[in-house]
Amino acid sequence: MRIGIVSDVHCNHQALAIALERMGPVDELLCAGDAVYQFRFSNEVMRILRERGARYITGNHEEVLLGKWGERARAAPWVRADDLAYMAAQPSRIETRIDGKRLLMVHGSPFEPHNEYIYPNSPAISRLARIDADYVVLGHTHYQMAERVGRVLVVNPGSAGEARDARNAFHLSYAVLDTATGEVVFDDFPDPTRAAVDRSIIPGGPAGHAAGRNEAQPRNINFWTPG
Ligand SMILES: [Mn+2]
Repeated sequence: MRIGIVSDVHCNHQALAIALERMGPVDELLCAGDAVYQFRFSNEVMRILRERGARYITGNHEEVLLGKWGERARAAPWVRADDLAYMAAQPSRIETRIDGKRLLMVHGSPFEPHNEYIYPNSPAISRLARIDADYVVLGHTHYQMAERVGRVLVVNPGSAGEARDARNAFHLSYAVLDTATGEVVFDDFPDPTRAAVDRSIIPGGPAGHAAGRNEAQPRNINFWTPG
């Protein structure tokens, strides 16, 4: 089965639409949180996630909007009640089985206090080996990751709404996980709402990591479950 994964859309519904278009048909769509942006809600993003039947968890930005200080933002006249109710009904953690594989999805970290940023070089990543799952899906960092930790494959699709990762030249991205092969494919695309980044300001320069990339060609990163 193909599992499409998006995260950290941050109200960028134009980018989310492009991600889903480029992704093509998937058996499951996951959204790993931060679909909104602090005090800004997005009817459009909720509408897309609802229409696609996404499995969606809340991140720290949903928490802000749903909390005490988000009261005024939630009351804005343009905020559609049914879309807001949809967001408010989502869990902060999903544990499920897809195609016989155990999957845990949380926005930041499965461990207290849950808001840690887990990068491939974070000391905390080794703790994820203790999780009884085949896949742990994370968001929060806006930084692509597919790391095997023990028997757990940790996947972060990067951000499909607010690029923060110099390694991929501040492109947006999503991931597709194939449960049959354990393969994770990342696809980078430019933010439709922003002017193009001047590549000369990127560490490594135009000759660096991003320069040779054919944007039409998704990057393939292969992971195989140990036999
Ligand atoms: Mn975020």
